[in-house]
Amino acid sequence: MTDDHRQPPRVLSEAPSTARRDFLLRAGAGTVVTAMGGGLYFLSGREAQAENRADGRPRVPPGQRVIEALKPMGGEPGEAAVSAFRLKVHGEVETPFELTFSELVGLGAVEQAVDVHCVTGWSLLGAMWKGVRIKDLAAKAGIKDTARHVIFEAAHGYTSNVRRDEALADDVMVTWELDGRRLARPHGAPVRALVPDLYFWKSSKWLTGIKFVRRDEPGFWETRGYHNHADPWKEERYG
Ligand SMILES: Nc1nc2c(c(=O)[nH]1)N[C@H]1C(S)=C(S)[C@@H](COP(=O)(O)O)O[C@H]1N2
Ligand SMILES: [Mo]
Repeated sequence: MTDDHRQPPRVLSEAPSTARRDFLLRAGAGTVVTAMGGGLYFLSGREAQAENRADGRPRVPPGQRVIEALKPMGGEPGEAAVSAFRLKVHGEVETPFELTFSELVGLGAVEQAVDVHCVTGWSLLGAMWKGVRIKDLAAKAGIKDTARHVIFEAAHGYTSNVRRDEALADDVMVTWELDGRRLARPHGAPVRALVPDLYFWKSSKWLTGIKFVRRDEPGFWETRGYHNHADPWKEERYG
């Protein structure tokens, strides 16, 4: 597998999270900082490999290696101005609505440590992500029983599709903050989706809409040879 699965490769520069980097410098090379249960502790990549999650699955899915900072994986950025940002929540709901950035932030943000897994083979463990849960947005809109899938709509027509039950999990959110800092633009600012338990391409950057649908709508990568479901523990990489 190539390091970057997009065609053609586009690598944007990254604004590093200094908070995270400082921790890592203190922790030393080959270690991962993870925040769980309110505490910060250090874990070597090998310890992370051996650790199991609460659901019994290994912390690091098969074929993945642990990295220490989020890598910018490219894509076509959306509108940068926060003032122009709107998030549309629509589709199979009783009351569709649109939010400005401050309205979104005002809805009741949660901050949680989650792991993310990129299909190119890296995993980032235990970063702190702040945002609003999809399940809270779904409840506010009055999600209908007929909604079976969620489409994360992004700038320039990028989409990803996630099953309803998986999109409404507690750790699935729209997020604007990583390790205490606003998301950098290459990582999807102002706002991106975050679907930790599926390969990271499901986490649409430069998010513009959340659409609830009856029938599945395979998205950008799902229609380009990647797996429709994308479970890292089943290595659902290719379709
Ligand atoms: N809008 C949009 N979102 C996107 C992509 C994209 O090209 N456009 N790429 C996806 C892929 S393939 C990955 S691996 C992750 C990468 O996120 P990162 O650049 O923050 O690491 O974003 C996903 N979200
Ligand atoms: Mo990716």
